[in-house]
Amino acid sequence: MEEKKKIIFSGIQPSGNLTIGNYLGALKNWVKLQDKYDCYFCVVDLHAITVRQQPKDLRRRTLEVLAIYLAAGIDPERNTIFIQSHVPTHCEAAWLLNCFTYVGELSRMTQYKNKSQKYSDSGDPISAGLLNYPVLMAADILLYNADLVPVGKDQTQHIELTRDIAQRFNNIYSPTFTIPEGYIPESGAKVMDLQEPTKKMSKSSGNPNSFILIMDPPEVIRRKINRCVTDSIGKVKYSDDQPGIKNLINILIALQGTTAEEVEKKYENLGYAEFKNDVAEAIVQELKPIQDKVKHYLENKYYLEEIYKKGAEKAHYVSNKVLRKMQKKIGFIPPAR
Ligand code: AQP
Repeated sequence: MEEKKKIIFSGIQPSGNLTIGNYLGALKNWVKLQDKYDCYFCVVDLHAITVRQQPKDLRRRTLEVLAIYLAAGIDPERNTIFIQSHVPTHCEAAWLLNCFTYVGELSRMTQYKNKSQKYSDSGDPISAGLLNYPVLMAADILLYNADLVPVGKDQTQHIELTRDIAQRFNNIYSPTFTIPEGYIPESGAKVMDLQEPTKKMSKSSGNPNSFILIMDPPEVIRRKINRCVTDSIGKVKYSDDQPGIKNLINILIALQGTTAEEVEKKYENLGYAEFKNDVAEAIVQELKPIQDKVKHYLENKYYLEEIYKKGAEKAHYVSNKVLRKMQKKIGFIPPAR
């Protein structure tokens, strides 16, 4: 008998245009994992509205993220690809799980602290959604009984919280949820900001020179890499004292499967200009075919619609069973038929 495949859930927020951080930290690894696992890949639009989005931008980006999933190589025949807001079980389960999560836990999350600081510095109000974000993420994962959640390093704290919430629910009632594990890629787990290389690269950064977008044209990629912050040491070394150079080496490792030693050796007697040039070309080569395919998919809206419709139906079917189980254990009366 064929062994049941383990389950993966992962998603990306359409909260901005996707960066090579999202690509190397998440997407590129999903493509590798799809052979071995039963995968649910979601465009997490409900997460994106924890900060204010322009409706037309959100609509455009949601479809673009879906097109990027396909263009990067996620196969819609083998995986369940869907848009989070099309599957209402996520919101319902998130409410239930909110009642098993403590405010203290949520306010200790690094992402919440960083983002709420950023918004209060700019005088913007902080929504309760920003605080509750990890509970919705826990619902996303637990509704599919995911075994593995491939994420970049920035999300490990949220996975830990998901595990705590699941264990708490299981202990109060009886085993209900699989306790998921985070899956951090060997390379590309944390691509850093090109202007402040001690900070994570983020799609919502206000400075376009701080990130490379998956859809950036080649000349923009070259210019951004050329202008990225390095140091005055002048040697291509994989060192914490040279965070800008280290970041570029990490990008090369994630793109080409090379090692830090090989990169150091190759550029031993060469300057930063040559090194940057090669990094930029490696990024351009990787992204060009993806960009072409994205454009093709975006011109075929009916095809995209077919995929997200089929994906939402399957996701709803699977997640609804888990939601019903949660409701029953909590003590809700099942609706009369
Ligand atoms: N810089 C990064 N390096 C490696 N992985 C990254 N990820 C994000 N940035 C990097 C991974 O991409 C996946 C999707 O992330 P997300 O869109 O759900 O949210 P995020 O982690 O908050 O990403 P951003 O780009 O920083 O978005 P904003 O600016 O909207 O908050 C996750 O697996 C994440 O780890």
